[in-house]
Amino acid sequence: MKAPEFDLGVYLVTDRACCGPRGVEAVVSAAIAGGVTLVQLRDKQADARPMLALGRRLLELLRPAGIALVVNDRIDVAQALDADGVHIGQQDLPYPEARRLLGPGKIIGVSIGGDAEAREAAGWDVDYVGVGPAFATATKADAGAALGIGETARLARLSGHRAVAIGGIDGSNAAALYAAGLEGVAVISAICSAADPDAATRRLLGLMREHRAPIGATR
Ligand code: 3NM
Repeated sequence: MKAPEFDLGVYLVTDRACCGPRGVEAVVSAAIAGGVTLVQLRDKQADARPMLALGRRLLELLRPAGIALVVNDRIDVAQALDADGVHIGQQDLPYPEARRLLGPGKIIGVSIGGDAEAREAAGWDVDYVGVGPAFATATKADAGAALGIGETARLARLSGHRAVAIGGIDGSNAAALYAAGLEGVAVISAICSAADPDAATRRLLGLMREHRAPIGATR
């Protein structure tokens, strides 16, 4: 069984704090209306039970829209939800173990931030890599120094995989990443903290349509 099809184009990573009192579901609903292409449920603080409950509510929104949901780090929660896949960082379970647990039918994305991680990912049949931080970000305290556009694109190519950039991305800098060959941009604050998450998503989608190269053209 192959992993489900997905588009990294406008990739929303959820964050409860950034979404504020309106809640994660309201932001995801607005992002769906705006054309979001992929959603990651990410909550480093949540216990399994509330994360599972939120994941179920997000799947109710995303499944009818045909948009995949991946879960950050928590393979157990992804399995309990029968989500479409997981995104794993460098401190989470290594890719081979994640694949063994999830099987071939799920999406697995891996974070990379340097040459060694890109080369390691190149040896794995991951479904995509997340490269970051592309720009300075206040959302992830330990994100490290900004890579910049050229370095982000180079690491993406080095991995040999489909790639999404993450970190400090919004409507002001996304076009350059698409133009540099990234398939997508992953954002937290640009959508979760936006006064109008629907419009913020729509703006990124417009930039994607204008600036993205055909998928695979630059790999
Ligand atoms: N991972 P914002 S940067 C979750 O570099 C995450 O791997 C990063 O938030 C990485 O879009 C980041 O608000 C935070 O900058 C992204």
